[in-house]
Formats: sequence, C-alpha cells, structure tokens
Amino acid sequence: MTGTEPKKKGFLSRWLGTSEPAPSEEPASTAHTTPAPASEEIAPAAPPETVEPIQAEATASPATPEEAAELDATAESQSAAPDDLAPEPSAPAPTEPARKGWFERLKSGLSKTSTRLTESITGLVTKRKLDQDTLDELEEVLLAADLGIETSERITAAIAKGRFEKTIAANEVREILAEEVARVLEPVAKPLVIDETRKPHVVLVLGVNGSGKTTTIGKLSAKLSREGRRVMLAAGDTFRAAAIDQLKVWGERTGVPVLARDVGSDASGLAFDAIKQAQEGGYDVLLVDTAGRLQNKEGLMAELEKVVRVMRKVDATAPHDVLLVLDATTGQNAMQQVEVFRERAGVTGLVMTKLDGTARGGILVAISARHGLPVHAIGVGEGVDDLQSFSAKDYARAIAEI
Ligand SMILES: Nc1nc2c(ncn2[C@@H]2O[C@H](COP(=O)(O)OP(=O)(O)O)[C@@H](O)[C@H]2O)c(=O)[nH]1
Ligand SMILES: [Mg+2]
Repeated sequence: MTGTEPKKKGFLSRWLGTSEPAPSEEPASTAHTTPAPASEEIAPAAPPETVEPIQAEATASPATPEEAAELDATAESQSAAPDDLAPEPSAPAPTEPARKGWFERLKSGLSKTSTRLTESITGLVTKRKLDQDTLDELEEVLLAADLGIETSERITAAIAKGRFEKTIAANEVREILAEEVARVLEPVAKPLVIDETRKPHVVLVLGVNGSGKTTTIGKLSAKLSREGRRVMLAAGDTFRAAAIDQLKVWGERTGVPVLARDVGSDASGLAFDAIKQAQEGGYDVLLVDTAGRLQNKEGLMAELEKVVRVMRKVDATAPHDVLLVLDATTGQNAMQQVEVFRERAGVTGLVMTKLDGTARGGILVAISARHGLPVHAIGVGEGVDDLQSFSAKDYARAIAEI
C-alpha cells in the first residue's frame, strides 16, 4: 500500500465528451406492439403537481417531507450516509463535505476484495517455487475473487511466463495482476457521452430491484446539471409510490423537473410523454427511471421492450443510451443480468454501484472481459457526489493494492 496517490483527473472533464453517433437501429416493428398510447394517456402537459419546475435549490417545495423522510430512511439503510441524503427541502442542495480523494475511496471500498486476494497471493508464493501446483492455486484464488475464468487464466499465464520453477515475490504477482486487470478494463472505461445535437439525449436506466438505478439517476442529474445541461427526469418506476417519490426528491435536490404519474400508470406512456415534453421544452438530457426487474421475469422484460418501442414513436433514435445499473455486491449474478438485459433491451453501457465496501469487486473485470460493454461510471456511496468516472488503472491498482 502506498502512502500518497496522485490527484485524479477532474471528474467533470472526464464526463464531458464530444458527440457520438446515435445507435442506428431501425425503429422496431409495430406489428405486435400496443398502439401508441391513446390520446388521453398522452396528456399534452402532465398534471401540474407532477412536474416540478426547475427551481432554485433553496426554494424547493417542502411538499412531502414525511414521505421523503420515510423514503430516506429506507434509502439510507445500507450505510451511514452523509447528510446529503437528508430530506431538508429548504437546505441548499448537495453540499459535499471534504472527502477523501476518489482513489482512496475506491481503494478502501475494494479493500475486502483486494485484501483477501493479496493475502492469499502472499501466502501462496512466499518461500515457494512457482510450480504448476502453485499456479493452479493462484488461479483458484483469482477465480474466488470473481475475476472470471478468462482473466484468471491470462493472469496466471502472465505470471508463469519466464518464471516457472523460480521464486517470485508477492508484490511482483500483484504488479502483474494489476497490469492484466488494467488491460481488460482499459477498452471499456468510457465516459457517458451526451450528444448535444439531440434535444433530448434520452438515457434509459435499467436493472434489478435495488441495484441503484434511482440513486444513479439522481447523481447523474446533479453532474449533468452542473455541467450546464438542462436535465429532465421521468419516474418510469410506476410500480411503487416510494420509487416515484424517491425520484422526486432527487429532482428537488438537483433542481431538475420530474415527470411522474400515479402508481400503476403505464411506464411506456410515461416515457412517451416525457420525450415529448423534453423535446418541446428544449431539454438536453432526459433520464428515464424504470422499475426494477429480475432478468428471469419474462413479462417484465417484455414490458421493457415495449417502453423502447413506444419511445421510438416519438424519437426513432431513442433511447440514445441504455444504462444497466449493476450492484457489485451481487457478484456472479450480475454477469447473468448483463446477458439478459443486453439481449432484451440493447444495453449500451454499465454503471456498477456499491463499490464502497464489497468483496466482489472482481466481477466487473469478468463482465468486462466477457462483454466489452462500456463502463461509464461507478458508485462508491449513496451521496450525490458518489458517482465516479471509471478509470481502468485506478480500479486495477485498487484491486491489487498497489
Ligand atoms: N453504499 C452504496 N449504496 C448505494 C449506492 N448506490 C445506491 N445505493 C443504495 O442502494 C439502495 C437502492 O438504491 P436505489 O437507487 O433505490 O435502487 P433501485 O431500486 O435500482 O432504484 C439505496 O439504499 C441506495 O442509497 C452506492 O454506490 N453505494
Ligand atoms: Mg428505483
């Protein structure tokens, strides 16, 4: 473990990017789709109380403090969050206490993964020659850290190269581990690029329940608004009242309007209206929340396809990004989530959350090796500023404790 780390490149500058072409998929066939939402569902304007106008943070409406409090009680159950999640409508929104540098936070977040890994490595190579047994055991250690078979084999092959039957120091093994992990992650570390010619650039956010979708949208909303973009949110998780309120709270906190409907409303109709309203209002970005769904629930996956089809009736190129939010603590199951969501909903990029304190951080490496999908950002906490752009090198160094 080294003492001081160089300061990381600014997050905002990493997030800012140039335009990139939108996916050129042809609009899905409408043959078996539900017709475009009937006109009564597509009210030209949402009920006034559901669209929070852009407002100064200090004047955020204290509409539902009790609900917000209840909501936050659930939302903060996992780790002691700083007060930036507290529902204080009259308090200035996201104030961030001085925090540890991002690398330090990533490193401590991944320490459960890295400690187990590095301790096992040290135990294995100390006072031993690098023979086949040692290599096999090393591979097992890497597999146990969720790094995946492809990467684990690559790492052991790299370790063995020129060192067979020789002694090797644990820190040498860690260096190779970091190098190989970085090699896998380098091509996928890509910022989310907002296409400025699109008004709006539509980002559909997917994932299983509790993976961190709504929180990630809140964090993204803060970042993008801070960059000077006009952002709108759509509360597409119409299954639960708490989910709708949670997004509204994020909207208030980040000074961004939220299009919401009653519980049980049709999510695709809402998405349709949201794009329309964002177009009419000249918004730059529309972030669309969705209900959490298990990848093995056929009906829910079909509903997701419908959301995409209906969106394309308003804008044939939408959604411009389909973000899959993965909870790092779910380990191997995250791999399966990627497979199914990718096939059913055309995932274009990943965000991995809860990297603050997981023993399963290796899974991001396995997923990247298998899928090569862009990793746009990682979540390292529940607060508004706890979304970090993804750096392959940092991640690799954190895992290898370098
Ligand atoms: N520790 C930690 N908690 C997170 C992170 N992202 C989200 N959460 C928490 O995970 C829980 C579920 O998040 P939520 O956004 O509601 O998930 P959703 O069901 O996918 O919308 C909430 O308690 C969040 O505060 C993260 O990066 N780190
Ligand atoms: Mg949610």
